[in-house]
Amino acid sequence: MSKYTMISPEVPNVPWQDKPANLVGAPIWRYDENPIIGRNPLEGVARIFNSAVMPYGDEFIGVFRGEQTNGIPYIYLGHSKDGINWTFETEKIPFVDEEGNSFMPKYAYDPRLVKVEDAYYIIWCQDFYGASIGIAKTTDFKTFVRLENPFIPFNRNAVLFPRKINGNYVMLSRPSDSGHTPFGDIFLSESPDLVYWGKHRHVMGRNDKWWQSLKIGGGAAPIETSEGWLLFYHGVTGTCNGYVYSIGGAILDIDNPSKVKYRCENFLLTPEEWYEERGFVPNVCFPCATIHDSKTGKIALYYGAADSYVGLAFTNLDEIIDYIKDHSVVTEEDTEIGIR
Ligand code: BMA
Repeated sequence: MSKYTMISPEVPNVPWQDKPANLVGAPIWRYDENPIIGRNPLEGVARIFNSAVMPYGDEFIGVFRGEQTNGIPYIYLGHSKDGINWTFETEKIPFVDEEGNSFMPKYAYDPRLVKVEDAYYIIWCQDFYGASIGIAKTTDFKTFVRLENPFIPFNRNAVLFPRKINGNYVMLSRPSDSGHTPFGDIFLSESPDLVYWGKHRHVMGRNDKWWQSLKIGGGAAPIETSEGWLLFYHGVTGTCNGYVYSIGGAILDIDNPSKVKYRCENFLLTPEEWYEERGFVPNVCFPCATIHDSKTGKIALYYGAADSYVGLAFTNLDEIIDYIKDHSVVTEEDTEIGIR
């Protein structure tokens, strides 16, 4: 009998591997055949990483950050029967404007994919006179219509919630600078129509835990649960050899998700395998999506590894929620100035 419930569809074919018996104290475990996407996955694309996937019919679909051999990142569509073996469309996702004219960004990276009601939304980072958030809508994965840019530059790491809350769409994002951004907190914005965004709130900040002391950013689309919104995010620290990206977890209030109910002081996953420690940018675990099954509570977490590969890890709802609650420390950084 599960302790907690997920409020989302059943996905009986969720990718899964049982927890290794010798793994003690860790709430998340890696797929033993990681990475699931290796180098040069597609002609003209040197690396795929930081990508988002979801169930689609009886199979899976995804939006993939492909680093082209000319160095420019773009988003490619991918398909999979099992969520592990992926085939990619060779052409970049063909974005259009509302009139159907081609409307391609200069570059596009770190896509997220979220279904809200009957539509699928791709949210990514692009150039709008500086790094900022792009968003497009599709209902058939054939036509991808770009919507208004939600925010002015600079902003990265945006992800939509999978349903409206109090009648509004809700997006997490991380305002940033034009470079490698040595700071940053997670903010939340609301919109009635995906055109006008406002009611901006601070959700949570970097803090005194070394692994998330420099900046944090939204990761996978939050999962609706009986305890609140389960959020996997990334936390960054600076070392004398550069940034280290780990995966963290928090639970946000279900009706007022700018309120942090629990926030785990321990990282959930940090670079330690060769494909996380070694690559184009070493020491990066960058979560972008989950596939989860409400019947069993199984969660498959997809993350970019070392800006070179896609990794897959697993947990289950009861275990991850208990772990976050058992190690929760919510501080001043997780409130809005003047609001407790
Ligand atoms: C961030 C983003 C991510 C990347 C990370 C580590 O600023 O650009 O796409 O994974 O840096 O290089």
